[in-house]
Amino acid sequence: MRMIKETLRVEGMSCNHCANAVTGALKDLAAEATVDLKAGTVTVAYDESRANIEQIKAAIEEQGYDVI
Ligand SMILES: [Cu+2]
Repeated sequence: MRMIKETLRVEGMSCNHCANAVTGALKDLAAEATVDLKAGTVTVAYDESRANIEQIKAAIEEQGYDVI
C-alpha cells in the first residue's frame, strides 16, 4: 500500500455545503480529503492500489465543481 497525497485546485466551492459535497463524494476513494474554501483547494490522500487521481477528479466534477 502506497499513500499518495495531492492538492487539487477546484473552482466553484463557496460554502460548507460545497465542502461537504466534495468530501462526501471522496469518502470511498480517499483516506483523507480536506477542503480549503479560501484557497480553493482539495487535498487528498489515497491508496494508489485502491483509487487513482482520475477517479478522484471525476468524483469532484460529478458534484458540479471544476478541477483545474
Ligand atoms: Cu456551497
